[in-house]
Parts: sequence; C-alpha cells; structure tokens
Amino acid sequence: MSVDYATATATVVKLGSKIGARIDGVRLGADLSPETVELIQSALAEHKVIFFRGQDHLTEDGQYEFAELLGSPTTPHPTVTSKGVKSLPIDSEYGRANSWHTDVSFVDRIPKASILRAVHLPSYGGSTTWASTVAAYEALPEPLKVLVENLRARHTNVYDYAADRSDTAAANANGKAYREEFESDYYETEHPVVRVHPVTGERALLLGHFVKNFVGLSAAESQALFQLLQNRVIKLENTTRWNWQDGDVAIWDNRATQHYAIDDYDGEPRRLTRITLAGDVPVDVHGEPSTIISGNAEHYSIIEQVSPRAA
Ligand SMILES: O=C(O)CCC(=O)C(=O)O
Ligand SMILES: [Fe+2]
Repeated sequence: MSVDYATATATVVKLGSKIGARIDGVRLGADLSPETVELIQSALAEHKVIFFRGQDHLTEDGQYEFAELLGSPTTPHPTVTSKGVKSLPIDSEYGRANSWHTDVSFVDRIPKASILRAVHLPSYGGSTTWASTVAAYEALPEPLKVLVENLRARHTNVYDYAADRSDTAAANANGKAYREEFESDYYETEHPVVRVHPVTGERALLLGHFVKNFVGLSAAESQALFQLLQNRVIKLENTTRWNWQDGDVAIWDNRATQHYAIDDYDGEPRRLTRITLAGDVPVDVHGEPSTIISGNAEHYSIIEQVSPRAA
C-alpha cells in the first residue's frame, strides 16, 4: 500500500481571521494525490489566498501541470500574447501591479484563480497584499448591501492606470510596449457589483481598477461611489500581506479577492510567473449574469462549468 506522504503531513496554517493561509508539507507538482488536491481546493475556498514555501523544484512546466489539477489553465492573457506560451511573466520591466484589482475582470469569463510562482526577487520590498471581497461585502450596512446588489459596473482593459499610482515601469520603453499590447484589443464587460460565488455561495464585491463606471451613474458619481466601496475592500482587517521568498507559490481565489503588488524595490529586477485558471461568468443575487459589451474572450479561456461544493 502506498502512503500519501503529502496528505499525511499537510497542514493549513491560518494567517488572519478574514483571509490567508499557508500550507506546509506539500510538494507541488503533477503527482499530487486527489486528497491533497481536495485539501488545497477547500483551503482556497475558505481562506481565499493560500501560500506554499519551498517549492524551488517547480519549473514553468511543473507549475502548469500542477495548475491542471486545480482546473483548466487559460492562455496567458487575452491581449498580452507575445510574452509566454504557458504562463504570463509578471516582470517589473513590463509593469508593476501596484493598484488594487481582480485579475482580467474586463472579460465575461473572469479566471477563477491565479497561481503565482516566484522566479527572481529583489533584495528588499516587493510584497503582495490580498483583500477579501467577501469580507468587504459582509461588513456593509444593510442600505449599502441593497444598493450594490442592484448595481452593475462596466469593466475595461483600457483603464485609467495612472489614476492612483506612479508606475515606474510605465515610463520605460518595455513598459510602454507592454501597455500597448495590453490595450491592443478592446474589452468591455458589464458585471454585477455583487457576485454570488459559484462554489461557496458567498456574496463578494466585484470591483478593482478595471472598473470604468457604474451603469446609470455619471462619471463623478461613479468615481465617488467606487472610492467608497474600494475603501471598504482594502480595509486592513480584510487583507493579508505576503513577503516573498525564493521558491514561494501563491494561489488566490480571483472570485473573492483583489490584490496589490507593492512597488517598493526601486530599480531591482523582480520576476514571477502567473497561470490563471478558467472561471465561470459571474451571476448576481437575482440570477442575472454579466453581459459582454465588447470583445470575445473565447481564445483566452473556456467557461468553467462549476458544481457547488457540499458544505
Ligand atoms: O507582482 C505581484 O506580486 C502580483 C502581480 C499581479 O497583479 C498578478 O500576478 O496578477
Ligand atoms: Fe493581478
């Protein structure tokens, strides 16, 4: 009889009351047992972002094969197609994601999860912070819940990226070329502001920096309301911050979180590789799905068919 070493030794260490856990005693790869995969899936559903240390053995291929155990990997990106075949390089030369967002929320089929692997880290700084959008929804007073449950937002890949940050990479030639490729096709999708999580049934705010406006509100009203709601998402109690080490892997539930990469490592190179997993089309509390305004994301991702987990 073979012993499932990974499940026998895997431990989930909670990092905060609202979000975050570290999983120890698992060597990530294509050969994980179904029990270990199940442990990872349920930890992800419960804690929203999970971290693994010491995965130095993992290559890009290994990261991809592991990703296939958790879902269907998408192509690296809907518009950034020149940089990688299996994964998207997250490289400080091309851009710095120091602005709160949910990944790829400008398409209808928002990826359900992202798997990020450290490749080359700066000698200081460069942490990443995640926020629970479920905790943010749950803390809303009743009148605001009623408001957001009946509100829809337009998300686009041509967004005002300079609005609340100084992006050091945006100024160089590589950063400009990356930005041009990012915007090379126009995507716009109307999503509910509150989506019902297809696995946990939890309600989550769906916002972040790809939001252009709220449907039916003026630009100024959209801006004011967006600020109010985003401030609730990023309340420090809703967040966890990870200080990367070589060999680390982070996985987040992109249906229940936003994240922000802290740009505090000056000119030092920083590189990670990201694989996103196909997700479903969001549905609001009334059962209404998101609608496409512009762009077709079929080449990027399938639409995942989700079966809710037993409680
Ligand atoms: O650089 C990071 O830590 C995260 C970048 C990011 O937004 C992503 O990988 O989706
Ligand atoms: Fe991101």
